[in-house]
Amino acid sequence: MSGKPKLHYFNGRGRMEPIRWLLAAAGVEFEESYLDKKEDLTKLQKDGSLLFQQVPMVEIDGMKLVQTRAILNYIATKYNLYGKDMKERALIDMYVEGMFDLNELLIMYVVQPADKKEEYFANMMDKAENRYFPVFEKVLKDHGKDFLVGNQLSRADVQLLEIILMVEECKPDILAKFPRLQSFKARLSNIPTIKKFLQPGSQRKPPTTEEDITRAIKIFRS
Ligand code: P9H
Repeated sequence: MSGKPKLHYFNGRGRMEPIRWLLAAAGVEFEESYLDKKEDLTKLQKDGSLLFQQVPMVEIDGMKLVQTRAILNYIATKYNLYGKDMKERALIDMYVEGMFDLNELLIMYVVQPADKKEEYFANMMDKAENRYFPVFEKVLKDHGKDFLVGNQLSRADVQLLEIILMVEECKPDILAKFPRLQSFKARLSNIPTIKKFLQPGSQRKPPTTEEDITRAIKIFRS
């Protein structure tokens, strides 16, 4: 046991990517065990490694944690990325849950039927541009600080950068109307641990392709 957290998932973004981002931002090295075929999943299911028979699963501190949000809560608490008190935590939770809703729209785009893709894409970009990004632009404008909550880096900042980059992959000029998010993106991308994770060759996964989904379906669909 190397003491490093060990991440169990397929070799793609999906539901594990926010966990990779948070560990990287915290400067924590981690190992990855990829599920490449259905047998890899059934093996973990049979040996009792998966509380709900599902991945993501992260082996950390002698535990086999499952459920994406539970895993992120543990990592954010362990590495002091969850605010200094319960009021800051409440703000962070609100922001992060909003980001999860946008993230769910984004990760489900690839599996939309061809005839629904265009309409789904338009709704996705509309929600990013008119519901979610205006909130974070206003938060940064109103307090004028570098980070969303408590004037220090938190999991909310890490997840906001992740989702800004994901939306930009769909619409490169999405930040045109958001000057505070533009400077936030530059500032966060220059934090040494995050800068390293954004370098080619890091454990950050590339945009999800149709092949990734075909592979995932082979592994996860019974
Ligand atoms: N609440 C992959 C890409 C995008 C979105 C979902 C799945 C849910 C959490 C096996 N795990 C396609 O369905 C793969 C979850 C975790 C939980 C799984 C089974 C999924 C996917 C793989 N399915 O947040 O952790 O949905 O293990 O038997 O249910 S991820």
